[in-house]
Formats: sequence, C-alpha cells, structure tokens
Amino acid sequence: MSDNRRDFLKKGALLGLSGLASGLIGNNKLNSIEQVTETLFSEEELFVLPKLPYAYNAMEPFIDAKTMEIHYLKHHQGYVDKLNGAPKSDKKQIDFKVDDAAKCRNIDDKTSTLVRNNLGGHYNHSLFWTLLKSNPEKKPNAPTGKLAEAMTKNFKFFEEFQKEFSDKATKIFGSGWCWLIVDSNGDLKITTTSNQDNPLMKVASEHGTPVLALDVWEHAYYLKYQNRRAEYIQNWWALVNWDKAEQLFTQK
Ligand code: MN3
Repeated sequence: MSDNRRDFLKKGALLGLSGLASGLIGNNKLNSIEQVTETLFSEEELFVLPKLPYAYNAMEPFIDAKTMEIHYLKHHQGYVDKLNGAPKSDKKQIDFKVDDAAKCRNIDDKTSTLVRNNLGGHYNHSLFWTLLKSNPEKKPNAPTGKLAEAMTKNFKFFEEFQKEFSDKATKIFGSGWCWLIVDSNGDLKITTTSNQDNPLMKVASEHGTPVLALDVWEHAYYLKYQNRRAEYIQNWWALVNWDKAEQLFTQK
C-alpha cells in the first residue's frame, strides 16, 4: 500500500467512511457501499479521466465544441466509469501494477468484453486527445524530425502516407480506429482496429506502438459531418499534433 493511499485511508476514517462512501456514490463514480469498501481496501487504483489539455472549442472549426464536450465528458467518462464499476471478476483481469499501455498489452481473447472494450476505450481516447492540436487557420501541418525520416523510408512521400491512412480510415466498417504504429523492427505501418481494440492488444491483427490514433466512431464527428466521414478525416489532418507523434515514435 502506498503512503498516499494510507494517508487517504486515515483521512477517510476521520471524516467517517460512510460520508465518504455516500459522496462517491452520489457522484455516480461507484454504485454501492460494497464497491466503495472494496475500492478503498484493495490495491486497485481508480481509473481517472485525464484532463483535456485545451478548451472544447480548441479544434474549431474542424471539430466543433459540442462534439468535443460530449465525446470527452460522456463517452470517455463512460469508459472510465464502467472500468471503475466493473465486477470483481472483471477487475481481476487487470494488472494494476503496470501502466495503461501495458494493461492493454495483456488483453487477449480470454479477457472479458467489458475490460477489453472499456480499457481500450480509456487508453485510446487518452491518446487521441493528446494527438490533437489547435489549428484554426489550417496552416500546413506535417511531421518533422525522426518521424518524417521514417515516413520517407516506409512510404516514400508524406502525401502517399496520408492518402493510404485516409483511405483505410474511411473504409473501416462500422466503429473503430485507424492507427500509425511502429512495429518491433522499427517500421511504420498503418493498421485499423474495430470497436475499442488497439494495436497493443494481443487480439489485434497487427501489433505495434501507436504513433497516431484516429477515432472514426460516429460519435467523433456525427454532429458536424453526419455521414461524411471522409470530410472529417480530411480536416483532422490539420489538427494532428506531430510533436506528440514524434515523441511517441522516439520513445517507443
Ligand atoms: Mn470516441
């Protein structure tokens, strides 16, 4: 047990655990006294919605503020809540000692659907937010540095990479994600996953570390674009945070 947690428990005892528990339940974070008790007295950590590093309207006019707000506050929060409220049998499948990327790497075909979908949803969205950057004037936006070099090696031209990525993202049937990944040989690849799966999971058809992540679920674009997914993708290129992508590529 960490010092912080011990401290937290001591404070909890002073405040009266019942008050604390009803607060947590009142906030809809947890569903019952049993869950609160289980959470406080286990080694499990609660999943937390990461802070959005910009305002909801930062991606205007390409992703509207209302979409960002609902996507973050309802959809992403929903994955976090479902993880935190998961039954013990599901929570047991999560290794709380490792980071979220490593938690995803543990997901195989025996993992429960609840854990697979919501851990994937939480990880994928946490990454997605950091890979967006405000660019209202649609200034030219392309990778630099080591990622740009690797892109030339693997795709010849940036434009060719963009075309292939857009094409694959557009053609995903139903809900899913399009990824740029770096595989164990250091090669860049474009790959797609269904639902909230990602290329870290054992269940993915191609494995690698994500460098770019594009959410093509309808909830990511429907208010502004309705059925026009290709137009959403075209505009998303202006918003790509290539500095973050470079960081993910060089840190892998
Ligand atoms: Mn989404």
